[in-house]
Amino acid sequence: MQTRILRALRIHEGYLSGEEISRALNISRAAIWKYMDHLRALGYEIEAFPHRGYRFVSAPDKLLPFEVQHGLGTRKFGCDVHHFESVASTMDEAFRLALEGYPEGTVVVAESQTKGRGRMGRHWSSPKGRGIYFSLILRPGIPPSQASLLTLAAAVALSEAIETVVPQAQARIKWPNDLLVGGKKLCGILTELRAETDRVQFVVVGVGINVNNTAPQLLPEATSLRAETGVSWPRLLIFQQVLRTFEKIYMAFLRHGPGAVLEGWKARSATLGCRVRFTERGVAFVGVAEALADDGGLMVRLPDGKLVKRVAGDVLL
Ligand code: BT5
Repeated sequence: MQTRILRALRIHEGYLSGEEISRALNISRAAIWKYMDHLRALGYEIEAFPHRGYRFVSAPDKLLPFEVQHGLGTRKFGCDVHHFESVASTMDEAFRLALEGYPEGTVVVAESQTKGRGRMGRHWSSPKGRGIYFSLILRPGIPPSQASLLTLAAAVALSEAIETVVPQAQARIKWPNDLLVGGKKLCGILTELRAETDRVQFVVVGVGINVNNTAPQLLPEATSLRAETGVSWPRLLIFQQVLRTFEKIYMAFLRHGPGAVLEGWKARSATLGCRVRFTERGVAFVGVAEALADDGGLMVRLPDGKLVKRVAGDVLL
């Protein structure tokens, strides 16, 4: 009902009387009052003027479900949006919803996280209202061996979406899951899944994007869109564009295979052709990142001419 009231207010220019709302939505004037109070508590500015009614003034700078879905235009991604002011990690919430059977495209988004996480138990800094922190449920029905391609697909989508909204920010992908601008980390992607032996039951893709973080709110190795461009950016538009672009790339991946994801990744890579360093079972290696394998692994040429495949973990550029 709240969503319907909001929609009515937004499409109506000027004042909308309580009586009109009451008639159109078949609710009492007292109920309208309650909903208006609740919307104001969420941060919406709604003017009330005696004998004239209500007027929509502004929405809060929050990734609220109604705002995210308004004009989104996707088929599945964002079909259901669960919003938290603060949560330990959107990954845990999304995982719980996925286990409960929530459909593909369900999104959990938070204004801040108290235990935002990266891979291998690392921390993801998630200051309130500055970044975009979300987890998306996917049910791709692919074998577990292909799941890492979804991380690459997400990276391509993020890079493309950010470039659409903020053309000055040319985000390049560092294998496997970092988006860098000017060598500093702008976004991170975390993919967790539940699978049977031959088939993925569901995948949760978690994304953190630094949008309006100021320098003191950033780790030394990190950057934000604001730090790069000197101005603030609307998180909502970026989030919507990420959902749209990711859905397009994901659907193409399911229909036609990973070709476009791999090509998109290569075109936006910050890793291919670079000298990389990594450790495996305690031994350090240095080599040149030569190619991306069809399963998303990184092919590294070692100084002795041997070509090795890195399938998980990190590389240092
Ligand atoms: C990642 O891990 O880059 C995946 C990050 C995924 C975060 C999202 S936010 C929504 C969802 N909910 C969660 O709880 N997580 C996901 P990894 O490659 O392991 O990188 C982690 C490292 O990045 C840390 O050890 C820091 O060095 C660095 N880091 C932490 N916070 C950062 C930030 N806000 N910006 C840039 N770098 C950061």
